[in-house]
Amino acid sequence: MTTGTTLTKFILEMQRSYPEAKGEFTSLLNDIATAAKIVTREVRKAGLVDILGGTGKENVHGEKVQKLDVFANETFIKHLEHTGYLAAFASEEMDDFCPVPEYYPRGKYIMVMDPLDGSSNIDVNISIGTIFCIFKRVSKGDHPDVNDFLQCGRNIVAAGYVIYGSSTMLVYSTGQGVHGFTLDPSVGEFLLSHEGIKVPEKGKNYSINEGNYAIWDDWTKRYIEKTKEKREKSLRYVGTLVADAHRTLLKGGVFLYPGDKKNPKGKLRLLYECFPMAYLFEQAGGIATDGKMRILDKTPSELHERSPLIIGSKTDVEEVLNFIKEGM
Ligand code: AHM
Ligand code: MG
Repeated sequence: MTTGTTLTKFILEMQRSYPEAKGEFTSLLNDIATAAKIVTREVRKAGLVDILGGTGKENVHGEKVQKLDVFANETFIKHLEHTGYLAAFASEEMDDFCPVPEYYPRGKYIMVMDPLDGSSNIDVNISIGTIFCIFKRVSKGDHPDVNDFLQCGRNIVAAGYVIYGSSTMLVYSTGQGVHGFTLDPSVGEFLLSHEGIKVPEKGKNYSINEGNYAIWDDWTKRYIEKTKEKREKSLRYVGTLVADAHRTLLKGGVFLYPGDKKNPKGKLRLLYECFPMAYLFEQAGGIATDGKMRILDKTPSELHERSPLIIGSKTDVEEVLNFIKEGM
């Protein structure tokens, strides 16, 4: 499709070329785009108004909640709850899942999200993001339950992220490839900029928090030492998953947040962070693993479960997996 096509037109055209698609995501993706524009507006003025700084509260993970986290969480829910397609939300910012209020029709999908990923980067003007994925609900009747969220990653029907970077981009997949749209602030629309994204077979970057070296497992130390010795890759680490994954998706290479001696399950959340990224990387021809198994074959046993995450180019992730095999 032509570069510059609007998101709405692109989704409608995709729908026409896949007659089995019912167009249910058209409205959802448009509403996600609207929420992303509103969050963009707040992010862009973050240094100017009283939106910076903590609320004084802590979230379920014991981390400081920034005002923008709360704002993004509320904005996405407010713009999606009325659509009639969703029955409930779960978010990294909420202790429990939240059903769509009874005065709206409850639909057959549920959404999980990290509304403001990379929150430690808000105050220092570094890229942040929103991550989401959508499942079909499994519960029957009016009341969604927790089992709607504790589904195997293979059941994901759509996923994506928004990066609030030097420009705002929406990258998503509904199972027919990965497509990226850049927000044109002059027209206020997301315009097609990256159709059919494919992760390069191999890349020139590796991405990991080296500050954790002392608590890494032996295979992680060996892999990173070897990578440095070879001098074929440069280290790039933003500390916002959306930004590190976005670069890896476009340029190739590997991003790792492994388990370590202190946190064997790593830091990232399976539902809100690992699942959506794994879905996108696989759709783009890359690999997503926790080091032992494919991320999308996992099933969380609780909403806020964590998982190691290794995503990237096929050749680069396979190399990491060889180190893990040797280290076991
Ligand atoms: P957040 O969702 O609370 O912002 O935290 C998740 C972030 C990821 O975006 C990023 O990959 C990771 O935490 C960075 O962690 P660290 O600071 O340990 O490197
Ligand atoms: Mg996050």
